[in-house]
Amino acid sequence: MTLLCNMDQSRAAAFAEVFERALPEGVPFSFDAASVDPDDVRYLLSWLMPEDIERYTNLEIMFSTGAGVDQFTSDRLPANVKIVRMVEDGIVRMMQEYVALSVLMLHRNFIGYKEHQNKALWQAIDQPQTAQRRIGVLGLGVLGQAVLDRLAPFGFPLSGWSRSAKSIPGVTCLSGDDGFEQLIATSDILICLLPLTDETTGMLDAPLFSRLPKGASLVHVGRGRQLDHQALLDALDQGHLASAVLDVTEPEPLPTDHPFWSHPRIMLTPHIASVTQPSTAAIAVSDNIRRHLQGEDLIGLVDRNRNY
Ligand code: NDP
Ligand code: OXD
Repeated sequence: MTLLCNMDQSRAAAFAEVFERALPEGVPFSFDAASVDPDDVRYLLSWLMPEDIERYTNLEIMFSTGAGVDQFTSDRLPANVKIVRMVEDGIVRMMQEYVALSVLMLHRNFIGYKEHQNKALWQAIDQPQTAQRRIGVLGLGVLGQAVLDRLAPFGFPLSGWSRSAKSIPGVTCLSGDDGFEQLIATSDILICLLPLTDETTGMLDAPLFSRLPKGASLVHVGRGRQLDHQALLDALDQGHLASAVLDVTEPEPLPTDHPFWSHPRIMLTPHIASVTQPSTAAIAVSDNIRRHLQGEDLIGLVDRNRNY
């Protein structure tokens, strides 16, 4: 019963140090696929699905090193194999920082002031109070809820949208098609924290942008394939949207001649909003293996019909 880990050597040491003391007794781990008997591999930890996944005939759980699982081609896994995404404090904390920073930067017009600075223009921009700046979050999962929690003390009106109905104190929780329309129509800053699935692919498109309030901004930290690049450029250039903070694009990296790089109203980062932290991620995997051995529910279990 082995946990096989597929990752860079640079990260392996930090994971190994925690696995030594946190994995349940009797569960060895290895970072070297060549040195383990494939029949012994019950747990696999990887960002991508290994090319030779079929050789692990006794695999029970495929763990993702990231929060997303869209990079797995799950149709190559037998139906009995569980897929588990990464739910760990490091990812959560970093996403809270990134989104709070982006929202405050947009709220306080830092993108506009950067344009002023480039023109040596010493001039104030009208500043609404937080109570007048409505925040909408697409996705009320682990990360959507965590960023709303971090934003709450600032006093922005907060809304969120998810597939299933939810109740979160201090947040207008919306679901379904009507809820989606309401969220879009009332988001001065829209944050995308949806997983990439067939349903969310291409969702940030021209019709959506046209229904956002004039002057709204976007913070996109979901997945690149959810965003129609040309639609965003058009909405910015027509002045309907004010600005965008983008952490994810399709493709990644973005080609050097892509218009996003030089757009004055786009802030671009290279998919770093959140990075899995080995010290906490190895604890999360160890805890899930213990849960599995004891027949308890797994944290971050993916619904293989929904793909998230
Ligand atoms: P969760 O699975 O916990 O939450 C997903 C949320 O999206 C749920 O609230 C779910 O609704 C909702 N949702 C999914 N599909 C739909 C749909 N079709 N309609 C309405 N709501 C939907 O995921 P996390 O919060 O952990 O992560 C979200 C995503 O963030 C990841 O999948 C990944 O793509 C991205 N990410 C990006 C990172 C970065 O560095 N840029 C880092 C980490 C993650 P319900 O609750 O009803 O199921
Ligand atoms: C993740 C990511 O899914 O880094 O964890 O995007």
